[in-house]
Amino acid sequence: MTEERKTVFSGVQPTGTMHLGGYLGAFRNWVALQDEYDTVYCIVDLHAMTNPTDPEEFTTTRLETAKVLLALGIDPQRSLLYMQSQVPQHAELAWILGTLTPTGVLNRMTQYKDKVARGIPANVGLYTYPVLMAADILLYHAQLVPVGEDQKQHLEMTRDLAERFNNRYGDVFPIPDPLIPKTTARVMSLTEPTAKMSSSDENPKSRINILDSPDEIRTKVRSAVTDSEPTVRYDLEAKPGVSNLLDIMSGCTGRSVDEIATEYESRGYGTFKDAVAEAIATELAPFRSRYRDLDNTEVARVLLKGALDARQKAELYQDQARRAVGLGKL
Ligand code: ATP
Ligand code: LTN
Repeated sequence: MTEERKTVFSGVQPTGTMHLGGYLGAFRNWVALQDEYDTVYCIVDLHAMTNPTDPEEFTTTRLETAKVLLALGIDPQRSLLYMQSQVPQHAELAWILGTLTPTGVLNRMTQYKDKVARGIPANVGLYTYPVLMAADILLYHAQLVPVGEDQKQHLEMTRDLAERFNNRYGDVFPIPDPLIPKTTARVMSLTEPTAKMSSSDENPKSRINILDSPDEIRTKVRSAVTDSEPTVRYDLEAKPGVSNLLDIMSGCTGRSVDEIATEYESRGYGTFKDAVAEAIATELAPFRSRYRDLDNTEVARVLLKGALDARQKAELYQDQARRAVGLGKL
């Protein structure tokens, strides 16, 4: 008998351009996990609403996010891929879990405080964001959650909520574990290499987008901030820009940072940067071409099919949770 595969759940906010940081740090791993686990990947559009955007633009971005994930190799035959807003059980479970969440816990969430400090309006949705995230994960009884460092506090809270629920209402939810990839690449900004590459950076030259053309990639890499000592070597303190480019090239080629540094050590930054740009363009080329082949109507259909399957799966578990709290059939 084969052992049952564990369920992996992760989510991405449809907030705009998807970049090389997200690819090397998260989505590439999502694709690989499909071989080993039951993977559930959700485009968390309800979460994205916590930072208000223009409705028309939001609709476009939601579809774009799905298209990029499909182009990267998320395979709807092997993964459950769907839009959060199309599966109403997420919001329902968030309400139930919210009744178990002390406000004191939410007051300690660093992401909430950071976002408010950055000027995002402090609405109730933003405040209860981690509760909805807990609902996403617990809804499918996920055991493993691939997340970046920045989401660890939210996952810790999810584990606490699952335990609190189980203690009060009986064993319903497995306690999920974080899945931090062995080669967690933290890709830094090209223009400010001590900050992470981010979709919210105002400077478009700070990031490589997954769909950038080879020319755009070359221009951005050529203008990447380095330093005045023209030796290519890895030194995060003294040479954060060059070190970031080495990490990126290593991430795109599978070659070690040491090997690349030795090859380009004394060949000048121009030659090195062109090699980095070439490596990125080669890695991203298949995604651009697959993306171009995707038809919007077909993608919307794939998402709807995903949502119907997700609702069915979610409903089985949700019924258990409803009955446990006394919201079962009368
Ligand atoms: P933010 O707006 O908070 O800077 P983002 O919009 O650039 O983030 P997210 O949508 O929050 O990116 O992240 C999508 C996924 O990619 C997450 O799992 C996150 O951990 C990962 N990720 C994002 N940026 C990077 C980066 N620079 N390096 C590595 N991983 C990243
Ligand atoms: N908060 C996450 C996105 C997210 C998520 C989730 C990740 C929402 N729900 C559930 C993992 C599991 C982010 O901003 N990266």
